[in-house]
Parts: sequence; structure tokens; C-alpha cells
Amino acid sequence: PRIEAIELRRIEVPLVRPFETSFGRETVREALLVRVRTDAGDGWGECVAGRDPFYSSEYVGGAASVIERYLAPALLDAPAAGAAHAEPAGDARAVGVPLAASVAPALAFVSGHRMAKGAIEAAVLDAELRAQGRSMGEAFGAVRDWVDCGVSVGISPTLEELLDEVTGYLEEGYRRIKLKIKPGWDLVPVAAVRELMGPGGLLQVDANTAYTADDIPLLASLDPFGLLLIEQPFAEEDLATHALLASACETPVCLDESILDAATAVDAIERGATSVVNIKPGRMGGYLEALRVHDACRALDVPVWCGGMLETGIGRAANVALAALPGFVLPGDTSASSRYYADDVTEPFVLGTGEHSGQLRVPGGPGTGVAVREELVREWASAEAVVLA
Ligand code: OSB
Ligand code: MG
Repeated sequence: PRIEAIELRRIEVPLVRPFETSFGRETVREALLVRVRTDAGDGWGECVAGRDPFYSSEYVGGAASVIERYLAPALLDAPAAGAAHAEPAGDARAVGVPLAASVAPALAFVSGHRMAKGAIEAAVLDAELRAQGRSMGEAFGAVRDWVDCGVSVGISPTLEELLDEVTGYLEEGYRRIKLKIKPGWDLVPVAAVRELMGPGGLLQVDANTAYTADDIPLLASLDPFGLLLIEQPFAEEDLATHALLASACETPVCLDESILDAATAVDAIERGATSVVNIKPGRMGGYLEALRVHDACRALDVPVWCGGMLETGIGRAANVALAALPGFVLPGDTSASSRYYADDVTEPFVLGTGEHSGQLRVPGGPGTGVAVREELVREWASAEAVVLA
């Protein structure tokens, strides 16, 4: 197939409750959706950048701009896949998606902007797989039909509200709780939630870079709470302090922001800075690089889990497919749509019941396997659609 047009659609979707992290508080998800039109049909992708450059240097306005000015023109001017851009060698699972595999090499001339690149690649992958009648799970190498789901719980105004929120999620069936922490909101909420869950409940924390090396003793004092992992306590660039913490505490250290691609994942593992990896495809430039990170971690026996960025159903569908790979041995931040949104731009993801309580089913239809409700994309638009052709 050939890419004929790339459309940028910005939407605002209200969150069912504010989501507060060490870097800010959001009440609305400002999402950037990308629709790719090919001669073999359309595909949708979701950019994981936030409204502001706080979690990452990328943000929605910057991603839209770099796509409009650099990325889309490069793809629209490129010859059909297979001609100029051969499929990268040695990448077993990209076989069969030559157009999607041609995207990253064609965009490599732009430095960084992985979230923007990843959104385009996801849309191309969706279009290409739909044209082939193959699901993302099948293309990625899924080994299960249902994935274990955790939930990421924001910083609360009070301990009481936190415990109410966590209680609700446990009643819904979530298999793991992740607490957002920051200096001043760490030991006390962790102790309270551990008490609520009992010793066997799966519990982990995410600091989103809010701590410094001076906090190593404090973070090590979380050890008695039996956490699954501590996610990204220090700055994105600072592998050394993560390695210091790892040698000073029992709780596994897990990197999120620092993992830019398979090479940085392997480097961080070899340096002892991470012993578990949060895989967020959007942060790594797309699902094909996420597969490489998965494979590299698996080869090193490092467990991975699927992160999330408050995705709408478009990004969620692809994340759930990815989380069905064998190396994803911990529950992901792949929560049901209702944890975020009263209404979604696709059919909602709903937790299973019975033996599938706390799980989401991997979509089986072609591409992402979900349908985009275009009337909602129009209704929720926060900017004019941009069509690049
Ligand atoms: O650090 O994992 C993170 C959301 C936005 C930005 C960063 C993060 C998060 C989450 C939410 O933790 C995960 C989810 O989508 O449920
Ligand atoms: Mg994180």
C-alpha cells in the first residue's frame, strides 16, 4: 500500500476523576489522533504526548507541529514501501508489515519526537493490518487472549479519598495497584494501602522522577511493604542514581521515562539501573520498537509490563495486544475505559468476569480491532482537523 494522506485530529476527553502525579494534575485528556489514509484503506493511531511537556519533553502541540512540518511530508513524498526503504533486517515480527516497518527509517532524519513518530507508525500499522485482515495481537505474536490489568492511582487530596478509590478498584477486580508518589506523599499512603490490600496484594509505586539521590534512604525504607517495584524515582537521564538505589534496596527498580528504545533498555539493565521495564510503545517511537524492547528484555530474563498514558480506545487496543506477548509477566496499566472516561472514541474496554475478572480481552479483529466513532472525534475536537496530502 501507499500513504495518500495523514490527518491530525485533536480532541479533549473529560476524565472521570482528576489524575494527579508528581508533575501535575489533569482533568481532561487532550489527545492527538492520527488517521492515515492509504490506497488500501485507513488506519488510526494515538499520540501519547500530554498537553504539557512535563512527563516528557514532547507535548501535543509540539507533536502536531513536527508531524505537520517534517514527518508527514517525508512520508507523503516517499516512494512506496519496499522501494527506497527496505524492511530492517533481523526483525522477525515486522515481516509482513513492510509499510509500517518503513516508517521509522523514513523518519529517522528527525531527532527525537518519538511520540509523534509512534503515532504515525501506529496508524500505518492499523491500516496495513486491516488491509491484510490480520489483528495486532497476531502480528505482534500474542500468546494469550486475555491480559492482566492493574490500575494507576493518582495522588489524592486525602488519605481517606485514596483508600476509597483503591477499594473501588479492588472491588472491580484490578489485579495490581500502582500508587503515584512524590516527596511528602509516599510512606504514609503506601503503608495505608498495603494494610488495606493485605500482604499478598500486588502493589507498586511510580514517582515520575520526583526524587533525588538524597532520598535513597527514604525509598529504601519502602522495602518492608513488599512492593513489586519502584518506578522512575529519579531524572530520565540519571541511570547512575537508579543503579545506586537498586544496590541499596530490596525492591526492584523499574524505569519508565529513561527507556527510549531497545538500546537504552539493554544499557540500563547492564548498568544495574533497572531490573523490570515499563514498555510504553508511544514513548519508544512505536509498536515495532516496543517489540524489540520486549525481545531484548526477554533475552536478558528481565520482566516487562505495559505502561499507559491514559489512552483512548485507539491506543488502548494496541497496548492490550502488545501486553499479550510472553515477556509481559506483570499486570499492565491497561485499565478498563471506565477508569478514565465515561465515553470513549471506540467501543469501551470492559473488565472480564469470573476467571477473567481483572483482565481485558485482546481484540481479535483486523488492525486494532476497534472502530473509531467519528462523530465523537468531531464533537470533541479541540482544534480544526489538519489534512496533509
Ligand atoms: O508514568 O506511567 C506513568 C499517565 C500519564 C503519564 C505518565 C504515566 C501515567 C500513568 C497512567 O501512570 C497509566 C494509565 O494509562 O493508566
Ligand atoms: Mg511511569
